[in-house]
Amino acid sequence: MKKLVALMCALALLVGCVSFAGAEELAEVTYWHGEIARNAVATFGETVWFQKMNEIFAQDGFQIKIVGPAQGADNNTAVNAMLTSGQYPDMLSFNFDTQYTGGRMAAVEDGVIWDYSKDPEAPEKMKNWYKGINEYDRIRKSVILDDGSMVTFGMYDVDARRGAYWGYAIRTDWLDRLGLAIPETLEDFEKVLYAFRDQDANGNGDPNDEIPLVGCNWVQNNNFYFLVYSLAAIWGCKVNQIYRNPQTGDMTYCTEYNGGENYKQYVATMAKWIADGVLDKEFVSQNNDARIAKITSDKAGCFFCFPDNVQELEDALKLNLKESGYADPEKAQIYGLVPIKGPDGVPYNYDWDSALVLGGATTNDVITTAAVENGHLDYCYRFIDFMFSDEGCDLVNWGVEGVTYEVAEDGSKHYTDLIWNDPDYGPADAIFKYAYPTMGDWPRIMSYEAWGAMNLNSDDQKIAHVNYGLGSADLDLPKFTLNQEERDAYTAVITDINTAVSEATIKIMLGQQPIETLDAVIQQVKGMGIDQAIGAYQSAYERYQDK
Ligand SMILES: [Ca+2]
Ligand SMILES: [Ca+2]
Repeated sequence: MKKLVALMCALALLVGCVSFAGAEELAEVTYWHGEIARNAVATFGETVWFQKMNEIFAQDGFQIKIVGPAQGADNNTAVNAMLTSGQYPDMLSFNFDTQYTGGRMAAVEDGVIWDYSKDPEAPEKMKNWYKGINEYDRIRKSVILDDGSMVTFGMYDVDARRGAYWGYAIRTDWLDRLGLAIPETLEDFEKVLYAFRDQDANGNGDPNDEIPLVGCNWVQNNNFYFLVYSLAAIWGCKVNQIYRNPQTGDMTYCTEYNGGENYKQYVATMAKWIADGVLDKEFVSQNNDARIAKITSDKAGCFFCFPDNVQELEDALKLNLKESGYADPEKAQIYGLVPIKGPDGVPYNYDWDSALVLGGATTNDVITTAAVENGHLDYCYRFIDFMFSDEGCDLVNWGVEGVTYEVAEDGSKHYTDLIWNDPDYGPADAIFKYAYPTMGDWPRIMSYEAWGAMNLNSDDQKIAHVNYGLGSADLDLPKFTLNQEERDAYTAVITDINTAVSEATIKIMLGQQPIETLDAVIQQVKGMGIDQAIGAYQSAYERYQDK
């Protein structure tokens, strides 16, 4: 027993010595970033890719230490307090463009963040990051600020398809039961929805229990009436946001596009569909769980659906059909539609939230001036360069070769059973212990294949994603930045305008006021300064195009 105790003491000393020596040698480079906080893992420090990355950086004499708040904490408040204190981390993830007066350019002038365009050694020290800037014009344009400064090193996509995850899905087994084809035009779509209403589309013997179109109040997204607002794309409109006029390429707003005529048609059609019992009027009040319950209980014919939700919804639906026994569960299919073509004849995607139009999907990550003062600048450059190298991207997106993924003969990568057969978590959660392929908020190039391996792992998920991706991105904006003057002009008027438009929109849809009242709102919005808001976007957009 004495011997064992002695041995343990010696080991403890040895371990203590080693870690003490290690801590002394390695510089600690601080990175303010909200913590990962997933079901299977709470901090980045626990993840395999992060630990592996620090093993590699140990050879260069430093370690990355995450110092941001736990996820769920108010990062903006925490960052503002930190900035006020003057004690900056070496690197920081924070949206300066929306959260800091004057945006990124002002933050450089204020001495908070580092403008690496002023450093002649930066291109050599961050070769991999500069490779993307030189290769992709849209990334270069979004990274270079109006005065030529460069401060951002956010994640970006090179495969445009990754962002096509907005769309509507329909029940093909309902279509088959009624002898209907997959709808492509507004005319087809309306015919299908009314057939769902009038006939026994789910086949349970009751012709009156179908809800053709189902939406909900997506509270997370600023009271965004998800399904119903995104249907505006059929008419070439986006609700409550400046967007691109698909005819001219200039900035516009729903009450301005085609003189407000398309928006009127959209609102009038929704009002008619609600009055006719085609569109579920509970979209205003019901939450997402209520919406999902209607889908999985075989009551909903068509509904907003993310590609990565297709399979879980379909599985739950099939289970319910098996129990109720009136229909063949194997025939049930949730099929993502190519966006419906409206009066313009173009299948507009409501929001192609992707690299097709976005430059860096995040512009939040910066080096602070503290890194320079701390003598950590080269470590930060090394970190960034690594994150955009093939080695770094493979590590973040796939984990460790031979452990979490394998490379097939054709060069394609595949996750191993460690991910698929975790004893405690499903793959979507288990993956976060090892890699970070499905979330964007970390500097690196997203891998379409790694993301797809997690999110598109069934045929119907792939169909939804492919079909959504066949839509047009013409309504979407590339990633450009308003200067302070433009931001002030925009924010001075836009909240009141959006409130006026959405209040009228919802009241008209619900039949509480007639469609004719929308004309007055279209006029009212002009008087409230919509030109000023559009103009602010237009000048910023033109600067972006001229870069
Ligand atoms: Ca019916
Ligand atoms: Ca029925």
